[in-house]
Amino acid sequence: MKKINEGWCINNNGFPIGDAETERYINVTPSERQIDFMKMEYYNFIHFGVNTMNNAEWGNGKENISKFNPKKLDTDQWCRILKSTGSKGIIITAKHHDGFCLFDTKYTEHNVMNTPFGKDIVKMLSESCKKFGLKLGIYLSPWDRHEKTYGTDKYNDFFVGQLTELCLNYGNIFCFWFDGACGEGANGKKQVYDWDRYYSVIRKHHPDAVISICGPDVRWIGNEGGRVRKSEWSVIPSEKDSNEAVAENSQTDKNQTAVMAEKLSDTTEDLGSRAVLKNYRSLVFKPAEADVSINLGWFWHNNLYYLFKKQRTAKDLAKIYFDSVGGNASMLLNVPPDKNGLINKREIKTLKKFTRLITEPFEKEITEVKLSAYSPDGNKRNAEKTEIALGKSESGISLSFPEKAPVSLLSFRENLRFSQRVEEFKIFAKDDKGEYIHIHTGTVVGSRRIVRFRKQLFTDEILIIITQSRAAPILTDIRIYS
Ligand code: FUL
Repeated sequence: MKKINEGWCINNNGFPIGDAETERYINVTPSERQIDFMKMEYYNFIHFGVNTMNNAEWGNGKENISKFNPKKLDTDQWCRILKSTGSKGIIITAKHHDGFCLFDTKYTEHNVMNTPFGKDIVKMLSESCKKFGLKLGIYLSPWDRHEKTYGTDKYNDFFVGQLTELCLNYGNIFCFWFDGACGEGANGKKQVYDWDRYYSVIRKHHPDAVISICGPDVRWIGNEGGRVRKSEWSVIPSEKDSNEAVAENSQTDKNQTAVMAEKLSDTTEDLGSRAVLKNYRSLVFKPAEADVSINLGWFWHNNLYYLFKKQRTAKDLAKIYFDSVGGNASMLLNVPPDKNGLINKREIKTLKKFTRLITEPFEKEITEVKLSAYSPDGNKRNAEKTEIALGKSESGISLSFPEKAPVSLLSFRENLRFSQRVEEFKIFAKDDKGEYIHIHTGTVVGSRRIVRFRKQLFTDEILIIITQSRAAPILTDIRIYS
């Protein structure tokens, strides 16, 4: 039997382990709310509002709301459909940049209660979410093109007022999502946002909720097309993800939707390797979120450009799912309801295919797997639980099963309570002669790594060898599928 003589404890690609510098990195760990959030993996965005009625991506705040009346609006339909895709929650645009509020607020007349529709859509959604076992999240745009106080200190009171209403009247909220977009000159006004005040309101009423994007808990991946870095780090320099940095990279023009859908500047490709971290004193734990829309735009459109030019296919979306959920990030998929207030059959069709593509690979789990820690000399230490902390003389994990079986997918995680440690791993499969054949090299693991094999393997043993790590790797929830 060929020995795998590479291991994190053997030469670690020449990188030190356990020195003061690597200690500094692994001391950065997630909060409980981040741990809960990372378990969600995939959830949805709903962009809906006056833009939906106007075929627009950004409103200017002067929209006439006297005709807003999505007669067939059915939040149960949204939840039923999204739940069936495996979603864990829905984040709704309670207010987009145009300032129109989908909820009952006493702070502005520009809200849904003053339209012919006349019902609080956030309330309706919160009730449907409860019914369907989905979590509710709130997108509240800091940039407000309607509100007169925008650009003055008073706007912070206004924003806090609305935030408090949302905190108090809609049950449990898992996420508050603040985006960094702000148009050129913002009506000639510049608002100094009192972020700390906003955050303290949220922490007071919803201590378990994450505050995303312009916030301390979840990091925007840096583009709106669902592109995930090859190595997505959760331990990063604080200044790489400041609210200012987010705003600078965000959309500044309504026509940028398509550009943003692909943009990711090369300089931000590496956010957290040792080469980067060593230059920064202050580090934070911030898991990445890949946000992407099922269509080219965030709001529903029925014009030809949006219909035919850039529809995402179920296959594209499934790739984004595996890259993000299986690449230490989460997936926030936007599914905008149409003018009637329903998820349209065109999106339903794509979602059905998407669901098949992301669930079928997990249908046949090989359950009789024996897990053991594997040493370079071929020795194995039995592991009773799915979680394995590798000892000094071990280089990886062996997964063996009684009979040869087809293998097409592996899924495993790091126990992030001990931070993100793995920097590189290799996968080997035992062949007919008992030799271990190298089949895959990957980098980070983090909250979850999914490896799909191009060619189905036929074997009775797989090895995951950790070739570079910041400290003893702790892998958990290791699963294998035919
Ligand atoms: C951006 C906004 O400008 C878009 O309209 C959309 O809401 C997206 C999720 O964030 O920054």
